[in-house]
Amino acid sequence: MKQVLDKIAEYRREFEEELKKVDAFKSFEDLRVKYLGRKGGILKSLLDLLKTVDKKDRPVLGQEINRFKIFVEQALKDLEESLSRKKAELEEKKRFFDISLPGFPLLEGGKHPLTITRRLIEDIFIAMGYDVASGPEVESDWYNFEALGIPKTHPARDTQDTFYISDDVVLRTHTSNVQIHVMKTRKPPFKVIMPGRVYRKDADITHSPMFHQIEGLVVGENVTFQDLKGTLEIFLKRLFGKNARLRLRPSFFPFTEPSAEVDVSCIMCGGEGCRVCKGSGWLEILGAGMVDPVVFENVGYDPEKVSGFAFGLGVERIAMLKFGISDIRLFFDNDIRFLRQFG
Ligand code: 2NM
Repeated sequence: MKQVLDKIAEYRREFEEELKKVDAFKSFEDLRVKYLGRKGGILKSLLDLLKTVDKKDRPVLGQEINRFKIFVEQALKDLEESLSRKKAELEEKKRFFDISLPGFPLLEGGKHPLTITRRLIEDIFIAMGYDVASGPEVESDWYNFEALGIPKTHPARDTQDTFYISDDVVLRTHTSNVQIHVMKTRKPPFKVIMPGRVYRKDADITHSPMFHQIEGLVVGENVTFQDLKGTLEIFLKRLFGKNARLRLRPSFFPFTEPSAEVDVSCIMCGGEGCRVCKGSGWLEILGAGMVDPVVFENVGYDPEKVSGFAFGLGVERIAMLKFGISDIRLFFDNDIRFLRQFG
């Protein structure tokens, strides 16, 4: 009799301890089953024990067990209610949405400065009636060099300067290869620009082994150097503002004759001389010239019937000037802190 009473007292202490530790429905259910489970529950085992004690002790013990059972049931009921309340409160908190709070900012990128610059340039030429063409970045020696009149001995052909895929296949070193494709597939007259990636073995703060060029080509009857100069004047004024002046200096390219380097008055100081133009007042922006008759012959045009001009520029160089970027590698690091700054 005493043993059973002690056991009930012990179970009660144990139950009260375990009750304190319950913090979720899973442990609540475990506790309920442990004490009230129909099979193997502690109360069931106490009732089984009742059958083994003296008949005279049974009423008292039975009452004691019953009191313990009611206590357990009540305690579990209270606990279940409080757990339900807590859970409901939590869900209400989750559901609550204060529309007056500021929204969560989305992690926004921006257009790449090279994309912005390329589109700006494309739009100027499109407005002047130019088509936009593209072509292969992996190119045969013939399209990249030979057809353009670049001799076998030209330094650009050196493996020091050009990425060779095989003996006669290269990563194009300029977008001029596209001009050859265009001339071989179209009939003059036409005006095209060719934006695209080009590759040269060169790397420092102003040179990247992969960079972007835009070249232009105009072919037709009586296309003159005046047309070239006028076109570039309109282009540079639209790109850098109407106060921009241009200057042509004689130069040499294998595929044009005559050729010129085209400078624009410094966009930082307007020509006074500053750090950006290194005191000269001028920025070198474009290469240009009249298409060499040899190039026309290479693509099957009659140089007596057609003439044309071509020009080329580096997109990174323009973007660096326009946005004040001092290291070309920033374009290709893919650092979001850089990329977000341009819109
Ligand atoms: C430049 C500068 C000057 C050019 C010429 C030709 C072609 F195919 F018509 F001969 N393509 N590109 C050219 C002329 C490119 O880039 C600095």
